[in-house]
Amino acid sequence: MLGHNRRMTGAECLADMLAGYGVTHVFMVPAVLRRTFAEMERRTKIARIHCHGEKSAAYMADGYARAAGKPGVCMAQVIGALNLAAGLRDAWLAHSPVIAMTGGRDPKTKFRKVYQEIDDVPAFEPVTKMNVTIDDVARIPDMVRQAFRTATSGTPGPVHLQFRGNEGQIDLEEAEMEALVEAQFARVPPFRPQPEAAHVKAALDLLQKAERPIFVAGGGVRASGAQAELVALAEALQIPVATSLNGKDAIPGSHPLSIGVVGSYSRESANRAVNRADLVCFVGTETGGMTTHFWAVPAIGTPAIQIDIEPEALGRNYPLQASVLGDAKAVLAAMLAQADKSSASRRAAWVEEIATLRGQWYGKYKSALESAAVPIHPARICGELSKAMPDDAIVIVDTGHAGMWMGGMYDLRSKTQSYMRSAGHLGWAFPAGIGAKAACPQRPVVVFTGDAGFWYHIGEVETAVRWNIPSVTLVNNNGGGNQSKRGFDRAYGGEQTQQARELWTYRPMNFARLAEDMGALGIRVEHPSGIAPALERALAAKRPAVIDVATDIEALAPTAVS
Ligand SMILES: Cc1ncc(C[n+]2csc(CCOP(=O)(O)OP(=O)(O)O)c2C)c(N)n1
Ligand SMILES: [Mg+2]
Repeated sequence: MLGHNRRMTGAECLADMLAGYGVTHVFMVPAVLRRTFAEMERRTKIARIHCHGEKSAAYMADGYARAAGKPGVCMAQVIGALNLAAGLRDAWLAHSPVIAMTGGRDPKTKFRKVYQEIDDVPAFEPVTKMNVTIDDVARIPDMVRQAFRTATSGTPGPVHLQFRGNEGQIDLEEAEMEALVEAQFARVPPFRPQPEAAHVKAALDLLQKAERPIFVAGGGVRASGAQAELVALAEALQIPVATSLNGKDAIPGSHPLSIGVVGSYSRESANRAVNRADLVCFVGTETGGMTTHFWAVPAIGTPAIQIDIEPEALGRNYPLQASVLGDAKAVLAAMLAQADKSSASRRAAWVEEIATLRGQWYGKYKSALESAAVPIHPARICGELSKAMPDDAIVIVDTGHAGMWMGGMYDLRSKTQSYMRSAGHLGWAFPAGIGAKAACPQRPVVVFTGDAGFWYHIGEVETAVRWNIPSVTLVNNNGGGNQSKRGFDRAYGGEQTQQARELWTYRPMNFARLAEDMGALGIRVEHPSGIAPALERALAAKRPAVIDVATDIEALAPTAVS
């Protein structure tokens, strides 16, 4: 169709296009697009990470995408398609640009009960921005370009391409094609839409007049790479910053204006500060239930302004006094350029109040963060991680109590650290860490997960070893899914029976030994003084490492205040 067509197979074209988009790894369970894998070997340097399940392949691609800020690719043959779709749920919720490729039905055999036949396409509908079939080999170039364009544009998100043939055998066919790529869509964000000047001015005027304004920064700040502009504007106008769980790396926890993660999996000081604010400025956050503790923090009706790249996000949950459509970095930079720093003095008392709230929080949790208890208190792990993480670390955290402990109690200490979290799916973090390490081999990658979370995809330790992807995984091993404890207490009317524990506890396990058997470095830690040396050893090991920390099954993470 375009200018430089030549006859080639779908496999040659797809391999060249993925390489052209800068894809370095694909994550998959065979057999799908087999000829494409052969062409990848002949024509490109793309690593074909063959793993133990389609869901973990999707999580690896998701971790890769979030860490690199560029699309992550995962693949499955038709029989594994719904396993892969299940793995896109977290990417969908977290707005991560994952491109899923599956084999699919052939018009020649449709509706004839051919082996493995199911119409998988509808299952991808709720977890993708684009969900299409490629039925003619000549459509590979334009559909792959559209996949990259859609995954990275606006609010990013997953897409699904189904290739004709159980194993996507359409890649064997030939056509006149051009393996043209649009480099712009190899990364997030492809464009930086500039805000309208009048909208910037209106928002800035409100912020400058306010006495107790606060930023609530979300994952859009990371997607836009707007951390520096956010912190600079916060400093210029003396406005504190709370973040969503997904936006935790928008500002280091060590910054005096940082008040912590707000919402349900949160830090008490952040909820108190947001509830005291006279103006909340949401930046790159959906203002969803988790970030606002089901719209109680702040209460609906609190004066609010919002900055987002997606027009339909503006005002969804909070009536707005001003809204600014645009790329977060562009908007914040425009505000900074016009900021009246002299207005900062109006907020001196508020900044002092923030300092007090910060101090109160550290005072209240000091003993937990430094706890010498055995079995180990999970808060101590957070305290140790805050001290030990290198400046360029990527920290990846599972959900449930893992999200609560780390969201509330872990502090990033530098602008160059990254933090990514499961958007709710237990078991996401460990494979996502493998994907992140594949994407960023020079950066230390440390995963924090519970034991229930680790069990999900434990077989991928073997994958990490086989492909030499040396992420470090710390397992908060309490022998059960203890986030379920409170819920079952309630279900049993206050106190559980002995048998009720069958519903959420496991056999005791030494994950360090299991990891060693699979070829990784395994370190078992039973005393809090062992955490720091274990982290140091694991980070220096240059091979996948599992740190198994024996913790207290009775320790419950603090719940949100509102
Ligand atoms: C896919 C999925 N299924 C179920 C849940 C519900 N869930 C949340 S936390 C949790 C238990 C977590 O246990 P573990 O990872 O060991 O952490 P702990 O609470 O023990 O610290 C469960 C079952 C979930 N979040 N995701
Ligand atoms: Mg557990």
